[in-house]
Order: sequence, then structure tokens, then C-alpha cells
Amino acid sequence: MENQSNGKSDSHLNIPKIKFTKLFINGQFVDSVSGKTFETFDPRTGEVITTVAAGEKEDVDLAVKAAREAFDHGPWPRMSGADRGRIMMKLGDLIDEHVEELAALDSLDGGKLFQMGKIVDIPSAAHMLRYYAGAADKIHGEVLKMARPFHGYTLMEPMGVVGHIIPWNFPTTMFFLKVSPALAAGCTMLVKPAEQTPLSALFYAHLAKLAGIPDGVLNVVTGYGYTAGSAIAYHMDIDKVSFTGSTKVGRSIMQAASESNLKQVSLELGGKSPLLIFDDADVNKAVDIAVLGIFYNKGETCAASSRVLVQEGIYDEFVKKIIEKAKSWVVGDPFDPKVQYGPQVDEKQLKKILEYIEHGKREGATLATGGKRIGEVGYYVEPTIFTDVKEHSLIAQDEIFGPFLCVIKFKTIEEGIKIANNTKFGLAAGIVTNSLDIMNTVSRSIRAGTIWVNCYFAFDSSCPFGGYKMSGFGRDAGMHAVHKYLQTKAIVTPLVNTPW
Ligand code: TXE
Repeated sequence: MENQSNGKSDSHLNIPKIKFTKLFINGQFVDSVSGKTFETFDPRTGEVITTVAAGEKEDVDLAVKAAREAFDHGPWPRMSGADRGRIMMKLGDLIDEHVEELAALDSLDGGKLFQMGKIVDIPSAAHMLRYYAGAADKIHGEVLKMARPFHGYTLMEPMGVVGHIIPWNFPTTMFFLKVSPALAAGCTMLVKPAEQTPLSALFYAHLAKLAGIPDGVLNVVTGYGYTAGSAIAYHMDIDKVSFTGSTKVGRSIMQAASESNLKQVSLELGGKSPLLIFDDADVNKAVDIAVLGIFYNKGETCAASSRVLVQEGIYDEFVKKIIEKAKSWVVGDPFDPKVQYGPQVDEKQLKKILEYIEHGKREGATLATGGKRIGEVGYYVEPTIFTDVKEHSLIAQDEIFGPFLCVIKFKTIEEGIKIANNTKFGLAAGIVTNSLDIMNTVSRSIRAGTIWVNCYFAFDSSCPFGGYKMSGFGRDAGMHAVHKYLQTKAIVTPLVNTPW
């Protein structure tokens, strides 16, 4: 096992100074009404980074009041789409000017690779803002062809005040996946980042103000889910909640919406995505795709290919090669450029993964490599692969959310499809094959929101992303996402002077 042990490297030179720790409401950084704070931790060591304002119901009320005022009377929903777009472009430029600092914040708070943040997460956020900035002046309704002598047309109006509740695995990407289309649509909003990773969201609030987003349009309330998050879900004056997180909390948000004001809800929940590798595939390429699909971001990725289904003709060769690859994977300080993944986000996730490893062993799957915590400081887990996994077993069904891969063997295309669909989730899937027939058949047969063929995690601002089945509903990214934050109004007027 070459997996590097944990511990800080001398890359602490990248550690940023923490500048923003208060709630951002109506254009100002403020303490929480109660004065309470919570600690955010460095997953490399478990040590406290800093304390952050703990927003609760009263703070959510203030943020909603500011957002409502900005929606009902402020310039944002009333200005032209082109003007909104110009301000969003400016925010994108400001992000580009702070790439290193922002990437470092997410690494420190969430254990994410600093290099990856610099080249992927942060620049993609700026790109996403520009994509939606360009969309802001292309939102329009349609003229209706009515049967009777009326002139009918539709307006696409902003939904109103939006509450975004986001998780910790991609603090920056999630923030802009939610905020960018909602801003383009002309909504006002509050964002509740996850309690594990609140720091970059507050920095983005600061940049939004510098870019010229009017006060009250974008508020950030840091705090816990059961207080601040729940207050958003139950709020009577929020028009829509957009959530990414666990299936359990997604369910509670729908319930809260139905028990309060029937606000619209969109949910992006977990997954147990299959990657199907067929006999005709190049095994080395398949291994590269599979390790990316599970070890990227230490497996804390909703679309992770946590079930790899391999056709029997290449199963043994694939297993041998992926074990070798996993053993050479470098785990350690996310600021170290040689490292391939860092620590899990917190102790809760670490324990969850270790418990599933024990389940896997009890269920009789073969622990082919990994299976242990690395060191005793920080939340590092070895790249872990179980082979000969049964399709109905717990480790093949539950979302584990760590560097934990289940490998399952199949014989025919039909059996591969059956196993792939044997899950309550439907977020994504991958296919590795050189056959156009297999590609076409399988991609149409799998019930999932995204199918990657001969690649994995090929995300793009233009590409709709979201789930089938219990992975949720509604799409982030692409023009679909703008429509989540709009509603349609029909306007009808007589063409001639008719009595009705
Ligand atoms: O998620 P939570 P957790 C999955 C993954 C992970 C598991 C648990 O399997 O192991 O969920 O992670 C807020 N009302 N995913 O417990 O609790 C919370 O503060 C309103 C998959 O951290 O769902 C945070 O902002 N909000 C996922 C957000 O919900 C509440 C990403 C997500 O936290 C709330 C994360 C409540 N009652 C975890 N309780 C993905 N789809 O990518 C919590 N929150």
C-alpha cells in the first residue's frame, strides 16, 4: 500500500486568512440575533478553523424580509436582463481575481484538493455565472394561437424569493449552480450553506456586493440544518426552495413545504450510480474512468460511480488492474499537489464509511483493497474496493459517500441493465464500450438523469443535471435551471369588441 499517511505538509503556505464569519443580510455582515456562533473544523486535523455566526429562525426571517423588499420594490427584478447579466459578469470576473484564496477556503473547510479547486471548481463557478449572465436577456414568453378571437401571450416572471439549501461536498459549485440561474431569472434569495463548509459562501456574498448586486438580492445565512435550514423550508414568505443534500432531508423539505405555504420545491439528492463496463472495452481506459468516478473528491460526490458493473469476459483483468491503481492512489493533505484525494469532510462521514466497510465484510463481499482509516489524525480513508458484491446487498444499495467501490459481475447486456436499474436512485450512470449498439441500447434503458459514455463527471454549465426516482426532481445547470426560477403568466385580451 503506497497510500500516503495524513498530516499537514508544508503546503500550509496556501492557508488563507479567514475574513468573513458573519451572516450577510441586506448587504451587511451582521451577527446572528441570538449572538450564537458555531465552529467550523479543518478535516485534516479535526481542529477548529474559526467560529461562524449561527443563524436561526429570527435570522432567516430578517433575510427573507430583505429579499422580499428587494423583490417587491428593488431594482433587480425590474432591470433589463442585459443589466442583470452585466453585473453577473462582473461577479464572474471578481471570482477569477480570487481563485487561489477561494480554492484554499474550500480545501481548508472541506478537505477538497486545492489544485482541483484552482483549475475546476472556482473557474467553473465564474463560467457558470457568465453562462447565466448570457441567458438573462433571453428569457421570454410566447404568443398563443387561440381558437377564438383573442390575443393571448405568456410572460415568464421570476418566481420571487428563493431559499437555497446546499451541501458541503462542492461548496462553490453548489452555491453557483443554485444562485446563478435564480439571479438571471430576476429572483431574490437567501443561501444556507452547509454547517461543515460555510466559509466560501460568505466570501461570495462579499464579492456579490462588490460586483453591484443590490442589497437584499443575495443573502447568506450560515447555521445548522435543523434550525436555519428548517426555518427556510417552513417559511411562509419563501416562494421556492432549491435543495441539494440527503434523501432524508429532501423528504422533510417536501413535508415542510406542504405544511406551510406550498412553496415550490426542487431536490437533488443522493445516488448509487452504476458504471457499466462491457467486454469490448479497453480495460486500461475503463479502469481510469472507474477510479475517477469513485475517488474524485474522495467519493463525496452525489453522482459517484459507486457501483461498477463489469462484464464477465474482462472481469478478472479489470479487478486486478483497478486494485493496483487504488493501491497507488495518494491520499493526504489536500494542499499538497501530489495528493489525489484528501480527508473526508467530518467525523460523521468517516464513521459512516468505516461502518459500511464492516457491513461489507459481514455481507460476504471480498475486501479486495483498503478498508481502513489512515492514521489517527484527520478523517482519511484508504481507497476501498469490494469485489464479488451481490446486487441486493446493503453496500450495493446505500449511498456511502466515500472512496468505497462495489464491483459486481454481469453476463449479458440485459443482466447489466437490470442490475444497473436495481436501485432506488437515478442520478447518473456511465457506460464504457466501443459498440454503438450497446451504447444506444443501454443509455436508453437506464433510468437516470445523466449518462456518461466513455467518460465520467463531464459536467458543464449547459448540461442539465438532476435525478430520476429518489435522486430527486428538477434540473440544475442548462436552460432548464432558469425555468425552475420562473413562473408563467398568461395574458389574454379580445382582438375584437366581443361581449365576453
Ligand atoms: O446531509 P444533509 P449530511 C448524502 C450523503 C451523506 C448524507 C448525509 O450520503 O453521507 O447525505 O450528509 C441542511 N431542514 N449527501 O447529513 O443533512 C444542512 O444544513 C433543512 C448527498 O451532511 O442533507 C445542509 O445545508 N435543511 C448530497 C444540507 O441540508 C437541512 C450532498 C445538506 O445536509 C435540514 C450531501 C433540515 N431539517 C450529502 N437538515 C448530494 N446530493 O450531493 C439538514 N439540512
